[in-house]
Amino acid sequence: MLTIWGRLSSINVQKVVWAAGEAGQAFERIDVGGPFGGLDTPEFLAMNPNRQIPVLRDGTLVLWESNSIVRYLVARHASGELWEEDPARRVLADRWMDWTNTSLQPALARLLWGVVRKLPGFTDPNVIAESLAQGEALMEILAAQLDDSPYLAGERFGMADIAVGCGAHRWLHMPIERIERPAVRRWYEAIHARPAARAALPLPVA
Ligand SMILES: N[C@@H](CCC(=O)N[C@@H](CS)C(=O)NCC(=O)O)C(=O)O
Repeated sequence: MLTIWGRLSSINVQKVVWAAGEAGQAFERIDVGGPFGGLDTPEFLAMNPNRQIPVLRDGTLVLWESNSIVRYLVARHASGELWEEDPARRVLADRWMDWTNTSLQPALARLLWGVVRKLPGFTDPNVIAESLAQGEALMEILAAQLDDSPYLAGERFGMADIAVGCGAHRWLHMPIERIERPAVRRWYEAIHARPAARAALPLPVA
């Protein structure tokens, strides 16, 4: 059985829990990080010297970095379904996974810290307005892709939908005023209806 370390309010833990479910893998999840603490113990640091969640253990293999873990799970357990063997097809998903970590998630994190967690330094209305504008610009890019394609990397649900879907869940459920984009809503509702998604994406976002 797999072991996943990380609180479920973490977007990066959500990706791994969702991917494990899609890959049909049973797992035990251990709450660490945020209010649970536990990242500074020698045992945890030996698994992830970055002091971050998620961490996955599969037998003797211990992994960190959420997107790497998602790729591992689907390559190992869902090849030909969620994992494309053809590099020219797989890269269409990879680029969205990189995009979510480098563009979407940083904007969403600042917004979450300002409007939900209310962390000092992020509650300034100008900072919130700037993060909101960044979020809208990124959602516009997402909507343009989904206007032309049922899923992010083509006709089938895949690993990019998991990674970006966790960001969309956060965006669509934060207490903010947002522009309604039908293509994003249609896609989100389709992917969120999957049992593995429901188990991975708690509400309210916290
Ligand atoms: N690039 C890393 C980022 C991991 C990361 O930022 N994790 C956050 C939670 S989303 C964390 O460990 N925060 C410290 C905490 O929860 O205490 C990944 O994708 O796994």
